[in-house]
Amino acid sequence: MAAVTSLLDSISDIGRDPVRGGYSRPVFSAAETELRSWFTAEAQSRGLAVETDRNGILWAWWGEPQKGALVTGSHLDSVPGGGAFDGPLGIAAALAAVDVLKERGVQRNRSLAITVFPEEEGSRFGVACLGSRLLTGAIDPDTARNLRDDAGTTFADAARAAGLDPEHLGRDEDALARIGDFVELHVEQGRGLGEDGPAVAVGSSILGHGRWKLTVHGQGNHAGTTLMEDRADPMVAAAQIITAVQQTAAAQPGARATVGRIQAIPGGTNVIPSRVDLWLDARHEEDAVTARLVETIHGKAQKIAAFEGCSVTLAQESFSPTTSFDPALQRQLQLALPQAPVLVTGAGHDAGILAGHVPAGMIFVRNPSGISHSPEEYVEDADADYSATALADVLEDLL
Ligand code: HGY
Ligand code: MN
Ligand code: MN
Ligand code: MN
Repeated sequence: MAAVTSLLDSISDIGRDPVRGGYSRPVFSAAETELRSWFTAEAQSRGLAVETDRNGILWAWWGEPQKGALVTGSHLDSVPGGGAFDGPLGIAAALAAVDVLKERGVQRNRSLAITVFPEEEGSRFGVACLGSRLLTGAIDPDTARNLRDDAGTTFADAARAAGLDPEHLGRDEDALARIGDFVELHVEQGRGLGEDGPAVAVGSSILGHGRWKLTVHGQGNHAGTTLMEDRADPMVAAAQIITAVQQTAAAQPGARATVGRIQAIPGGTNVIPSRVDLWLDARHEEDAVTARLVETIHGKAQKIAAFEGCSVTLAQESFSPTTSFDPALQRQLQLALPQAPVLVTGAGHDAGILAGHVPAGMIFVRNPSGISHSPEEYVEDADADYSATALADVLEDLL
């Protein structure tokens, strides 16, 4: 078993989710904390010096921390019931790529750092890429501090428990200046490389994507004593709204809209809910189309709610505009990986947030299942191990 597959194998029991299947590794949870310790130990065993910055981003340095370094990284947190590769593949490939570069005796002209970003999935506090948004100032620190998880814990409290000073969260000029070029290697999360495509692709851009919360207010009541004609049931409205989401997106070429999370309040089997919260994830290559899509969905939701004697509010939780990667860096990645096609990705990444501030690029590794954010996410061992060589080829060119 070669480097990347054995690194991934060594964490394969951390954060397993017996109910959902796959892995649930929320930021700053016991599982993700264990993964951060794993990363720190693996990096230190390679002679890399590891530090944590004010936003909880881990930096493992080969060479002195310096401005304009070459940086590669990804994340270790996961979606609920996520796959084994989304995030950890980029981290394992970076560690193994350092082994390859050292074996090749590569002489560095600048330092190399491997970074681990917290809360890339936004699964616990609701905002994706929270670590890189804090680093770049793309989110107001106060807004970040007051984000709450389902248990009501604020990000400030979770960050403090993880050893950070929540008052210190926010744009970090020094850390940002240290990123001369940023490359993220990541499992391909769609069918871009298909069943028998090449092992790797180079990223060109990321679809714009956002998260909205729809709250449907109705009349909570008793399931047994309330006649059907006397109801204002927000769950009945929510069901029709979700169908309207699907129909609206299906009618818009290239659009993707998902309601993957819904919550009935209070949530009793024998209780007509007083409120139903549902979260919308909407994406498209053109930001104006995404905006129009959400507007159309909101209008349909208001009509449906009114018909059911309910009301509905819409709140935006986060939005990331369509992002293109640095063309010069993309060309260098393509030179180092001549057989790699160029892919647009529908998945968000920290590289997408960083691309607005520093030269950033991505490499994708073939996932024959074409499925992600699911235990079925898959990378063949040979491709996983080759990904370290591909990343080393790219990094050697840039070092
Ligand atoms: O949601 C996304 O696209 C990313 O996986 N966080
Ligand atoms: Mn990811
Ligand atoms: Mn993901
Ligand atoms: Mn991502």
